[in-house]
Amino acid sequence: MLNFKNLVLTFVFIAGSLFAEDHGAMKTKKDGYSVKWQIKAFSSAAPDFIADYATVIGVDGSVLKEGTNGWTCESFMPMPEGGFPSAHHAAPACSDKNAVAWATAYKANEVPKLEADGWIWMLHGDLGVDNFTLGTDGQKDAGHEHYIESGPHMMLMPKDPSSLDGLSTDYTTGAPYVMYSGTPYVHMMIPLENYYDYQPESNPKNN
Ligand SMILES: [Cu+2]
Repeated sequence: MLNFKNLVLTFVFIAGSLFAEDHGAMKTKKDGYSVKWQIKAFSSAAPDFIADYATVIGVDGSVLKEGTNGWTCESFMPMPEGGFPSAHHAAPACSDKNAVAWATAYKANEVPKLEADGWIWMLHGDLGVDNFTLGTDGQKDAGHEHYIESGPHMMLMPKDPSSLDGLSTDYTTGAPYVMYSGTPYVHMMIPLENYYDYQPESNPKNN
């Protein structure tokens, strides 16, 4: 028969494990999201045949998952207070080695030096930029004249920026176009299916 002391001990044990579980959850969500959410949200910027084998970097800069295929997935937007409302808000990107060098230079305001062209997948899109103005990331409501909030796309970061000279900068045709023309950060944007979901007014179908 269960005596009172055993009952109390059982209760303390159950309460203790509940607390421990809760405490653990809070700990993994210290940065707003669980490691699991970040790995899923950031790596799914690429198709699963790349995502499944990619290295994933967390919002705090730590390696959440070590990859094997040379691709690195991370958030391009800093995490806002309260966290990202969705993967799109994180602007997650999966980059190859050369594109990682490009992104690192971009964040540090340095001129990118690539060994070869670099590639980036951004299947969740991003919060947008003015197509001609650096430092406008996420400033959708700031009245920039050539703002484009992207849906799914790829990017080609050229080893030789002049290789993109003379190509179209028009982001309203659906064709690949040049972003940040005339700057050290010039690159090709390659729209994919649903590219205009966040900005239907720029969709060629509506023009
Ligand atoms: Cu771009």
